[in-house]
Amino acid sequence: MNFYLEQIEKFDESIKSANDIAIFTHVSPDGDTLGSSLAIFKVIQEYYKKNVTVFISDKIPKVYDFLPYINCYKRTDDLQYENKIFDLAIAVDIATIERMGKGFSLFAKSKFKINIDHHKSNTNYGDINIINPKASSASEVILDILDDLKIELTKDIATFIYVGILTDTGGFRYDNTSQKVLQKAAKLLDYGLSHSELCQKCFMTKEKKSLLLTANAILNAKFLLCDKIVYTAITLNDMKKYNAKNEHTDRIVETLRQIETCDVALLFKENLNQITKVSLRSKIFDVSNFASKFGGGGHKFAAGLTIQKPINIAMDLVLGELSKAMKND
Ligand SMILES: [Mn+2]
Repeated sequence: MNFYLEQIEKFDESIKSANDIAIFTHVSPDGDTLGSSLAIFKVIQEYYKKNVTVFISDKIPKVYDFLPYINCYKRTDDLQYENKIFDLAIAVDIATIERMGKGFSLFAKSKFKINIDHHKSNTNYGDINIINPKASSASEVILDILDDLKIELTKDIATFIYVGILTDTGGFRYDNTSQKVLQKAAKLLDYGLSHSELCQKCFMTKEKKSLLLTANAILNAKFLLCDKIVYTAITLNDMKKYNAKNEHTDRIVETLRQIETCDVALLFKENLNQITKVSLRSKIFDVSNFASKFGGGGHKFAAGLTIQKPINIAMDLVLGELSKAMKND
């Protein structure tokens, strides 16, 4: 039997032999970590008929309020789980344990751990690691697993997986949009989903403060290397001014990348305690490789990193290194 099928079989067996199962999502949750976790949550409840808890370490962006069972998430800092030891822990869409946030302590002490992901930078931190870097999303990896195990989908499960694929491919626009994933997505529509309705909900509905914060960040954009580098910053003051939350900064860096001369777009975000978070998007340059120099990671055209420095120092440091790297590229 090949290695992949062996892992799938172990996945199936470990759920069957567990009584109490926990599912973990990444910090700053997106459509893929939510979609894949809810899909596996409903499969474990309805198909395997086991006790299962699905965890979140951050606030869920309001745009996902439409998802069925979105109120099922428990917080990883909920004291009732403080001393809980799960038989089985499943992490979805989480490349490194740091991305698990406060959920990590619960995950770490679980008796058996499964890691399901599509990031090529995944560190294989599970007892079983089902990682497919060719998949568009963790949700697509889950879809393949369910297909291999011949588990029937329901409309809800199809919706979760579709939303994960849709959001991680940017509405089937990014380079992870393979022919295969389009075929799989088309089959998911057979469960009675509406592509246009889900696009409307995931991409075309925004809170007023989100759009105003985006406008402000774009107006403050600066340019380097003949406009090949485009960057902007959001300070804690900006966040306060618009009464914005993390989720409202979501697609700003992708908007900056649209500028025709731009190869790399960066968003610097000031956090508390002199921590700066940087989101990078590119058209050609490998930002995942670049981010790894600062302990970050992600995909070739979409990556992130965190620096323990005040925002102005972090900007000088990252932009200096990036200019050098791009000149040599
Ligand atoms: Mn993902």
